[in-house]
Amino acid sequence: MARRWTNDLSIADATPYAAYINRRQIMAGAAGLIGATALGLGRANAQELVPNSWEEITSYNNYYEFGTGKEDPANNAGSLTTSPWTIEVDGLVDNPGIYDLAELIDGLEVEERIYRFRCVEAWSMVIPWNGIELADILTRVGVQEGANHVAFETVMRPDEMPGLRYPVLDWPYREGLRLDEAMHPLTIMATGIYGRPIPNQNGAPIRLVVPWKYGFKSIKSISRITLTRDEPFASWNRANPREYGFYSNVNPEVDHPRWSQATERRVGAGLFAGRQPTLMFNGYEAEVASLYEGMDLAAYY
Ligand SMILES: Nc1nc2c(c(=O)[nH]1)N[C@H]1C(S)=C(S)[C@@H](COP(=O)(O)O)O[C@H]1N2
Ligand SMILES: [Mo]
Repeated sequence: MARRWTNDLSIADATPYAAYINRRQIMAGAAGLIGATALGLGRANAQELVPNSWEEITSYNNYYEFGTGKEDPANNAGSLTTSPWTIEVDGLVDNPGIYDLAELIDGLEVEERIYRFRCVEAWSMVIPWNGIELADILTRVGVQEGANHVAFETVMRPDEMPGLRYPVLDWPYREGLRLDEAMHPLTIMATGIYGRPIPNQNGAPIRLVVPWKYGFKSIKSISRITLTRDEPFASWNRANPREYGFYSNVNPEVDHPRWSQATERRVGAGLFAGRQPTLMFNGYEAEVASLYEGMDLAAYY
């Protein structure tokens, strides 16, 4: 069971939090120097391998149920009650039911995964998640013949989520994956960051992380998982299908209708760092390209 998919970001296995911060500061300094001498490649690599700080990861968020400003989730998400927490599992599964979260994930291996995270808005971070492979959870509940997709829902609590008053999206926030994407070993359900419980603004107590897709696919605070035959409803896709595809794989060659996806701004990279190139499938091409073999990625964006 000791699987590890740390990819090329496995720099800091078992490195304590303080050491992460130190490395980050050292590397940020180095990046500045290298940038100044115009060695762009070295600079990009340095940024690539350095996780963002706890402060950055937990204070610059998208979680529209708590407001659309980047600081709204950190300011407002404290009101979300995350314990007790249940997840309803239904659809084409052998063991449907309303599970207590602790019971659903009891005994499953929690791994550290240092992943690139790329928002469709063209900013990015590197985040050291702690999480469980979604495949382990799906195997536990028993996926039935005929299931081709997995649908996810975020909890909908108007009393605790002030953003639900505004019709920005057709609430609750919903997302979906193809079953093979959901079963891929890179796909995790995160319960922690930097070895600490995941904060509310990042999707406590459990959220999806699909590192090769734009961030909006990585739905937060999940209260329902449904195995379906057909492609499920996905909030952003439904709100604006021209701008947000169901797949939403990170692709520097397929621009958003209103902006380029060729480059990204690494949050916290520093004044002289500049933008960095966006990588095909967010850098996970070797692991996931085969899922989309033969598909026109400009048509299935
Ligand atoms: N329920 C819910 N999940 C969500 C969102 C949201 O508004 N509501 N925002 C998405 C978007 S656009 C991004 S970029 C990521 C941000 O995750 P982070 O705040 O942990 O960086 O969460 C995604 N999951
Ligand atoms: Mo996003």
